[in-house]
Amino acid sequence: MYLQAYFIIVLSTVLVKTTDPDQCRCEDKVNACIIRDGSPGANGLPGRDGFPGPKGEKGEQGLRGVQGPPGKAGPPGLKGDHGPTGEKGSPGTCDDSELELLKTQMKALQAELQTVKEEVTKIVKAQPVPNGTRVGEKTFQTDGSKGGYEVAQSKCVQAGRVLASPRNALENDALREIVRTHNTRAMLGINDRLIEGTFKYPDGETIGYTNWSKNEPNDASGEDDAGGEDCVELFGNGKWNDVPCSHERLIICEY
Ligand code: MAN
Ligand code: CA
Ligand code: CA
Repeated sequence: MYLQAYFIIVLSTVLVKTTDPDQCRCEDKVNACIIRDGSPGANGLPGRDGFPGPKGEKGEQGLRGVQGPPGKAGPPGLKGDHGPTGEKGSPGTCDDSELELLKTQMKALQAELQTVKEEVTKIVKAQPVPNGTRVGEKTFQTDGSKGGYEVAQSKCVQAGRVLASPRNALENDALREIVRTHNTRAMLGINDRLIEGTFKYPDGETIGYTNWSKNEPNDASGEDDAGGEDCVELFGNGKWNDVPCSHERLIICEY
């Protein structure tokens, strides 16, 4: 208790002494003025950045984006069921003049159909002509003589024709019939004399239809012809085989 009181008194005395404004008045002191405080210095440079703060809380959901472009069309769906049968229509009316016109048109159509039928028959069915056959726009003829390619072709050319070359199955069938009738193979105009392996018609055009026998053309070298096989013979079964051009075969010309 006494100790507490003593301290309070001592502390009060010190406080009174240090807060006394007359304590350090220069004009009252002789040769011993103590400057209590200096003027404040300039501010220092800003300190370094602190450490990053902790991660903030998750924000709220953003606004809905704008609609994207339409996607590609999907695969077609399954075929729908058949619709119900429609109602029966009412019978149409037709006056006499319309009926007459229809009859006339019908007759014209029948006549045209007949002409078309005859044309088709001419093309599809070979028509016999003296010493030969007409198939479509082409006529094949033979005098029954034989020869190698050179002789055969020149005979045809002398007659204003060329050695026969089937350009489709109908023509080939017609030639096959001639071969059967004469019971001997024919020499065709088709050959690969110019470029080995490239068979052409006599006019130089590369062939567009073929009917080779199995394993033909083989350009096999015959005993009598070291030059291979650059001409074509037609068998009785309608198939083709390349043979040496010197082989003598039935001459069939075409025009
Ligand atoms: C055989 C086959 C044919 C060839 C003839 C020649 O029949 O090799 O390919 O053309 O002989 O006579
Ligand atoms: Ca050949
Ligand atoms: Ca051959």
